[in-house]
Amino acid sequence: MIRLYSYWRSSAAFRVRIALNLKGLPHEIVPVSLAPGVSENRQAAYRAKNPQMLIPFFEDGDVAINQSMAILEYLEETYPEVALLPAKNPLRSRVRAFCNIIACDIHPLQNLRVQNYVSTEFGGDKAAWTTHWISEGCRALEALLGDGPYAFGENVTLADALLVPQIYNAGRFNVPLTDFPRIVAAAAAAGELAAFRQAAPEAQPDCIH
Ligand SMILES: N[C@@H](CCC(=O)N[C@@H](CS)C(=O)NCC(=O)O)C(=O)O
Repeated sequence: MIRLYSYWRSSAAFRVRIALNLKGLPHEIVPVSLAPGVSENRQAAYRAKNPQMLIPFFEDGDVAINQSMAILEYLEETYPEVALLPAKNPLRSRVRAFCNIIACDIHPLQNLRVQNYVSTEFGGDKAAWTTHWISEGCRALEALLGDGPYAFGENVTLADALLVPQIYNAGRFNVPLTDFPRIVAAAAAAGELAAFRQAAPEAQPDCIH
């Protein structure tokens, strides 16, 4: 049985929800609340599973994995039937590089715990911080995007599974996206697919809006 420990608004969990749906893998969503004042991720039961106390966390029978990119790679290797990486290089590496811009260079800096630290410890303007780093990353994504309609052509790839949650986050933090029409269009195209719609924050059992 596949279990995904998820929070409706977690964009890292959103990536994995998309991949599970695209691959058609039956799974159970286990909500873990990150809501301020609740923070189930910091409680002993979840901490015992994932000492990093972050969402998502993944179980497939006896296999347990943290970190969304490691989970996505596991899914790709273990359930290759609906491939989410192009078969050949250099496209395969280009898709991975695109994913890493989001996973390694944008998401860690826009994360709420980082925003809060910037503002409480250093008196920084967290909205300006977030807008800067998301915009900087989006500029690179816009330049490196492949041919449409999806991020890298006619087949949906992991790039789309990372891009759609990243565009969702940009909206959540009110970051203007007018300079990045190509990535916005690619995210809109993928976002219409059932696998993406069913993975969306608003479609989650723990969504509170
Ligand atoms: N690099 C990690 C990032 C995980 C992450 O930062 N998750 C956020 C939600 S998107 C989280 O759990 N935040 C809770 C907290 O900061 O306490 C991954 O890709 O899994």
